[in-house]
Amino acid sequence: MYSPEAPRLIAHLDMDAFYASVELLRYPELRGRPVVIGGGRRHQPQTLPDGTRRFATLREYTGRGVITTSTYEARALGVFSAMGTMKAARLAPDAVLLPVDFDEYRKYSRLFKAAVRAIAPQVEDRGIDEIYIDLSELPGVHADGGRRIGEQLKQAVREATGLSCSIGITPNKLLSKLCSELDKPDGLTLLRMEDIPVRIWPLAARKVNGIGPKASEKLAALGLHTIGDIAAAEPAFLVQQFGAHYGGWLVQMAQGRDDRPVVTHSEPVSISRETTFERDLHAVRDRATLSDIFTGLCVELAGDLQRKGYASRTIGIKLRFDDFKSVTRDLTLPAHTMDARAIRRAAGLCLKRVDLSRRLRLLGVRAGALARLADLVAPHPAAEPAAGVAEPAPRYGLPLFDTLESR
Ligand code: DCP
Ligand code: MG
Repeated sequence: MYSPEAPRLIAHLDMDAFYASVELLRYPELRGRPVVIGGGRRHQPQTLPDGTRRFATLREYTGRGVITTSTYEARALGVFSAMGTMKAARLAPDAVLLPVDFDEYRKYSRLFKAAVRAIAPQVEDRGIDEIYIDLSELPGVHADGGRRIGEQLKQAVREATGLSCSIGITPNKLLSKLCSELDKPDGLTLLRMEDIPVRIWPLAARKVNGIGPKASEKLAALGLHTIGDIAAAEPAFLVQQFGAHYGGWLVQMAQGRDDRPVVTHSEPVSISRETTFERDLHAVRDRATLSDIFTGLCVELAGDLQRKGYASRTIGIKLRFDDFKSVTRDLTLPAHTMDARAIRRAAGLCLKRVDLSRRLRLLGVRAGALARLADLVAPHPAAEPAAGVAEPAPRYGLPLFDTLESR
């Protein structure tokens, strides 16, 4: 029986070029070509009368979208996730551009996770294309450091989805997350604590989950570029520079130590929907368009909640203006809701608390304070804003988007 003192074996599994690989299942003729995912509906491939398909290329793209992911062939041309699509077009004008189809990716996400759970049930969901798996208690797993199970998992994922993934297997989540990337795509990387100096210390500090752009900039300014640099630094110096908490974590991290458990039951903190407009929109001049988009986001968000089985008590909005400044507002309701109208009403009240004189580039709606529907005794699908939260008078005397009721 596994005891907490015994070394653990944790896997981190991450799908390879996930959105792009799912698209290649439908469009196998694109295999081997640079392909990026990030277009809109107008980039849907056209089927010609002779049955062949015509694909949009980046060359034709105008707009302000960003790339969600790219095939390895496109990455070889310098095109990566989160890059502006226009910039990508300059680097790889002939790359194929495909629209994003989240429903399809979610379907494959469910499929690969189910395939893994059938072999190893201790799964922590980390998003659409990655999971941690605690292998520690699987029979025989310690005999070969998890290699046989790792191969079995990759095979099961391939059979269930037709897709490849990369897996790292090590004594903890920190190391496994680093290792799943070491041999992408289609990798299986095993690592023991004694391998850390050779395999982990040469890696850039920013590869570590928990070292963001700010921390890695500060580390670099101190001359600490790799994980090994951090391991070689004086612990007292790190604590002095980064504080007891983060500095202390850096010390442990660099030695490859991480006790975090694999958490198999987690609840989302919030669910949100947002959209960046094709062009900046103004609350007055583009009122009808904005109102439609705003309502659409609320309807989608309500759909997300209903599908996932959650109700929310805090509805928030996010706006980004043409000067890239963002604001958020939220409102707590008297009861949980998953109703599009109630969400739209609450979001509309939030909106009244924002100065809308600048043009907008992004609009988002968020549902927080989530509760599982099953845990709610009597859900109130059309919860009103809390008593006492009277509709605040608009502070800026500007016409606001129509409310759903008045349309
Ligand atoms: N994604 C996104 N925006 C980003 C990064 C990723 O929308 N800035 C989406 C698209 C990816 C998916 O999330 O397919 C998974 O992200 P990964 O970072 O795991 O990237 P990939 O799976 O695409 O590639 P890799 O093979 O490097 O894992
Ligand atoms: Mg991935």
